[in-house]
Amino acid sequence: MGDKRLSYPIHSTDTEEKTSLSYPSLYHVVLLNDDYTTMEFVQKVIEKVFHKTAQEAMQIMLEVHRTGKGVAGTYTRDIARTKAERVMHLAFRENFPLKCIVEKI
Ligand code: TYC
Repeated sequence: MGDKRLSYPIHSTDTEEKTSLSYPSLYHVVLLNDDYTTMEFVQKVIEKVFHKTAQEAMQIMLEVHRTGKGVAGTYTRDIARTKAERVMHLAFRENFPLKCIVEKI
């Protein structure tokens, strides 16, 4: 991959400016393991919030269960934060302590 910073001139009537653009940074939404949230609930939440198939969601859930954490999806900052909030809101409603964090990559 080349330099992700793009630079190009913008022509206006009497001056020429340079504008620099970058792609937005990406963030992992990371699920954390706990001893109380059910596997079924975690799988369903991953399907619903991250648009994963049942099989993909099961793999992610099992990765979290075995290793303590796992990436459910990767997004720009605000989308990642919103999804993490949505996961924890759904869990809180069901009295599960499921936690989800956002990590810049
Ligand atoms: N460890 C939980 C159990 O055995 C299942 C679980 C998986 C919980 C993933 C949280 O993010 C999680 N019921």
